[in-house]
Amino acid sequence: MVRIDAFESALARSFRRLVPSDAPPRLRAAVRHAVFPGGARVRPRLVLAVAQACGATPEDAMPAAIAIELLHCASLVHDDLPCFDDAQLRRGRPTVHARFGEPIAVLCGDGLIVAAFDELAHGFAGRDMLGRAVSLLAAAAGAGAGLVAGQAWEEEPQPVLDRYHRAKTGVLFEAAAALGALAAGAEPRPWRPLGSAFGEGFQIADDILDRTASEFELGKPVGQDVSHARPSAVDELGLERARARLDAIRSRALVLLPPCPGRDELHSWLAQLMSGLFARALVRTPDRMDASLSA
Ligand code: GRG
Repeated sequence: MVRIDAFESALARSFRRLVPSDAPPRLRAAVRHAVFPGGARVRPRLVLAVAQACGATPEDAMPAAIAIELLHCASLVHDDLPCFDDAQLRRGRPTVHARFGEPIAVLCGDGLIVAAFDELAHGFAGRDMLGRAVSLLAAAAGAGAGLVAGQAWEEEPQPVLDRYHRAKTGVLFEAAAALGALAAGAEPRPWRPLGSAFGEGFQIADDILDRTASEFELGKPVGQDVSHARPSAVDELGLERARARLDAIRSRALVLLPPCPGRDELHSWLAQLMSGLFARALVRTPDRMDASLSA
């Protein structure tokens, strides 16, 4: 349903426009490192799939898909910084600050945030939905209930898990689904619950894998929730109930699909995508914390 190779080519073209060859060389190299090669590109896939199901061409929705991915990459760069996770590994490679130093990593994240909005402004120039798209992305990034809030909840003594998860992860998935609809000229609001459920499942799977998978499998450090004393679905529910919730969310997300011309195709695509993404988290592998306790 989604041609990810077309997305990668469009992203590479945008990179050349947004960070031109006369930009400071270390910054340009850092931005390239943060964006290419990517991870699973889940959020832009969602933008493009929803847009297509609502009747848009991939080109109609490409600026939104790129903007979402640039914002996501920015959040990963900042999340890995020494003042937050202090992670050395991301996508199986050194993190941006590990490779280029902290000052460049901060600027790289900053540049990617600005680039995300530039991409929307450039790609949607002259289209009716530009203002709404910018507000939607700003809310997903922002200090109220977006990425910035999600990170800031980690600095609070007792964050509420659902609120923290939604801001840190869910809202960007909501924005992806909503922007896909908006790019097709459809009303974005009915698409939010689907994005929200998908994002909630995605974060629960991430929490489970943080406790059960290896650094080699994930290409990033594991055991982060415990070492940073962060709230996690596994701590709150236990591993088995977290898996049961993930399984339930996978089914619920599909029920939340709003009516649209390509609903059946989108339904099968999403079912397949979620099964693939959540499969490893749903396998009954032991909690590393239990293993270390009984060792
Ligand atoms: C960018 C405005 C802005 C603020 C940054 C640091 C921060 C504020 C927020 C942290 C948000 C964050 C990194 C949440 C984790 C979400 C998560 C599970 C990410 C992993 O996503 P994947 O697996 O990554 O899709 P890939 O590597 O596949 O792209």
